[in-house]
Amino acid sequence: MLRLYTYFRSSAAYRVRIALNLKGLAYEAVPVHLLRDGGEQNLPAYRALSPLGTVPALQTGARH
Ligand SMILES: N[C@@H](CCC(=O)N[C@@H](CS)C(=O)NCC(=O)O)C(=O)O
Repeated sequence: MLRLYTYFRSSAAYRVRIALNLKGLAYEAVPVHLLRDGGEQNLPAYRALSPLGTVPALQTGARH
């Protein structure tokens, strides 16, 4: 299943949520809090999958 790393107040993230919903694509939403503890987007685990440290990030499972 698609996995969307998202933040509820992010306009960039909600545009992707709108597109996924219009396409009827199921996805798991994983919250990334941009303010808590200096921003969860700066945690090494998140930077490993999104080096720029921004949301959204869409994981498709097709990693090569
Ligand atoms: N052009 C990028 C913009 C992403 C972006 O700037 N996201 C903001 C939230 S709307 C963000 O993650 N900010 C966190 C930060 O800069 O630390 C995209 O559409 O993916």
